[in-house]
Amino acid sequence: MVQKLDADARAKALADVPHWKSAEGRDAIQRTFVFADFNAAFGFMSRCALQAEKMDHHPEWFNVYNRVEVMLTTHDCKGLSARDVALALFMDKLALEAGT
Ligand code: HBI
Repeated sequence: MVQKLDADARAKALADVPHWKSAEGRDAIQRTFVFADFNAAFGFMSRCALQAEKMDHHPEWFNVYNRVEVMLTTHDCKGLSARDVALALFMDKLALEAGT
């Protein structure tokens, strides 16, 4: 069973993903990515989706044209886990490669 991060582990983990902010009213993190166009945004989402399937860990997200708003949390433990941080790091790396 996946463990929810305790306050100390959460603070340490968030330091690794400085582009992500704590969501208001939820134990979750969020980041908005802005790409050059829809093609780049959807390519990013496709690559994330394949990784999410591999990890069996799925984002909550919303896309309009070149913008992708992402919320990461772990439903199985009702809070933030190391899986969210791992997926956030993966997304950060992809976005960097896409020039975001
Ligand atoms: N995705 N974000 C997120 N959180 C989960 O707890 C989760 C998931 N994808 C699949 C999954 N859990 C499975 O373990 C089952 O609960 C479906």
